[in-house]
Amino acid sequence: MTTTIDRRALLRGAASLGGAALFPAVPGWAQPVSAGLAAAPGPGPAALTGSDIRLRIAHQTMTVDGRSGHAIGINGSAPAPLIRLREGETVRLHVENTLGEDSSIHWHGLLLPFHMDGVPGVSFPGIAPRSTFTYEFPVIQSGTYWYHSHSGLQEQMGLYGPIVIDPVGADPIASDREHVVMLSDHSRLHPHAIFRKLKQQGGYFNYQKQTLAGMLAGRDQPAGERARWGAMRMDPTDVADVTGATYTYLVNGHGPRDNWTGLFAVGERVRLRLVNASAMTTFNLRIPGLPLTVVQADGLPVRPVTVDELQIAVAETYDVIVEPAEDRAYTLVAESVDRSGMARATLAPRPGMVGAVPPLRRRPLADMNDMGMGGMGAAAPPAATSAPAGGTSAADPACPPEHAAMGHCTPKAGTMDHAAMGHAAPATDHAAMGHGGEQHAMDHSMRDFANAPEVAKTPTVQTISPMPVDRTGEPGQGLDGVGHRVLVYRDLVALERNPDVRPPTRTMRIHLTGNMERYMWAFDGRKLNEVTAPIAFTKGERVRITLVNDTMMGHPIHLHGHFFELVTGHGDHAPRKHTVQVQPGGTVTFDLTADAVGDWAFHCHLLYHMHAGMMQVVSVREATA
Ligand SMILES: [Cu+2]
Repeated sequence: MTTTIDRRALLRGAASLGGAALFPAVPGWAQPVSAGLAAAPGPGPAALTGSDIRLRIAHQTMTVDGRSGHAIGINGSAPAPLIRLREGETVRLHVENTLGEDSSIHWHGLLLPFHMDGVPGVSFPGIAPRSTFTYEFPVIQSGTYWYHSHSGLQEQMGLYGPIVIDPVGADPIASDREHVVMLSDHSRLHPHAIFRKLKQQGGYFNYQKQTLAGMLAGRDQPAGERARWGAMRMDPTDVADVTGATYTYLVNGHGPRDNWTGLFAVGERVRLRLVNASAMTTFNLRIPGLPLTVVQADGLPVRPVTVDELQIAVAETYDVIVEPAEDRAYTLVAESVDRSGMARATLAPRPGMVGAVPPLRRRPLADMNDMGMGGMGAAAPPAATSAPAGGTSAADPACPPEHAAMGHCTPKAGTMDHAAMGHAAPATDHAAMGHGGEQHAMDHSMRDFANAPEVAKTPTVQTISPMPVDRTGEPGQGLDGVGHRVLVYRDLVALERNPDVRPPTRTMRIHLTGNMERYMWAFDGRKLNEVTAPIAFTKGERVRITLVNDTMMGHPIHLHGHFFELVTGHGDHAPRKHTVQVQPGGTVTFDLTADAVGDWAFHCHLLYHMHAGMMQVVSVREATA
């Protein structure tokens, strides 16, 4: 297989650099070998720029790892073309829909008038079949963003692309070269078939369930724990609900065998604009041998922080600087959070070079923290694993990164952590954990509505986190103790002082609820179709919102038309984001200035969760005198 990859990569490299258009429909940024955004474009259309941009949504084919399938793309390209704008311009985007069904484009992370936001039924009617809608708005920000369909499940079919906005003046983030690295997940199953299977059986795509062999080998839960989790109809291997069993994980539209390659010259500062455009996949991303200096989160600059790995939730973007100093190929590895597969790409000084590809690390199991029992004695999470400036996670000296990558030693999070389960912890409340043979106690505590007065008592609520804790100081599922520095939200500090530093005048708690068995997802126990009124704000109001995750799955929560400030102890330099991952059983608190009048979508960015009802509308209205 290695030779195949080599030959293919060489052929593609030659084609790309020699100008022979092997991939004529693929935009320059996504060519199998790319010299980067600013470099002379290869074959295929360059970025779309200017004040009038034409986009044509149409059916097409998409070839991944040598297999072609049906897709929906733009201007003949899936993923869609790169749109490159400049701050201060006004742009008109004429979007033609050639499909036989409604479509739409949402400009993810952009601040714009609400009727240009592109959410059918919320901010506009949608783009009818065989019609054109013209979006027009001033570009008032810069950074890395993306765009995607907000109609049905079209996003899963390839209808997503990157947006890069250059600042008015010189870019304060200096680099010699930049690449877009757009991660996504691709299935040969039709998205409606995926959704149907999830509805029939929430764990349909989980091929990594615990086995007797795994238990005997000490990889899985001991028998007693397993029985207790089973009695609650909960499965600690439910880390992702659509998995590598059906997905191929892509970088810039290319599968792991395609091996998308971004070129660099030795010694350059290379800016990678990371975008997670997946329908369903949280990625843990690293480039073994290359530290990643994070300089931007969700499009806005942050104080540089250097790590070895970061978790990028669905719909988040991060810009990182890497400085490859050796004349060799580096492998970019983005493992899906459940480690059922990986996206893989290469950074290299020349086309055709291939670096070592580490095997997938061991799959994580959900633990007590992921069940919202983090606040219970010994199960409390470790103190913030890194200082804001240092960004170092607690390293496990017994498990150096290269060994962890090879699966030679087990990262702490890769197995059930017995200390966290309270087995070695006198302080733990055993009754509440169900360890005293009191199955009833644990069962009850996991669905006690007294812990969540805001939540409607509906079948959409399978569990309620009894003791949820703020997990923004933790590195994300599966990344505890991997033996190197991992980004945590508390590492992020805004470069600029926040535009609004008033204290909030009101607080809200919103619960993220779900029922994996019946594949129902909601806020506060109510699916979108059961909600009777929007979440209402008055213009200019400052509100502190706490999201409480009552499920065992991380949810990337996205608010349209606004940035919010994460409450992570950085005061007037709080990091501002448009999407935030709420870890299983955890909480996230942010402050919001509701400054954009209109109706805005507010939803989980896991596509099938949104489709199943995990969405609401936020309305911002002028104050009435
Ligand atoms: Cu979700």
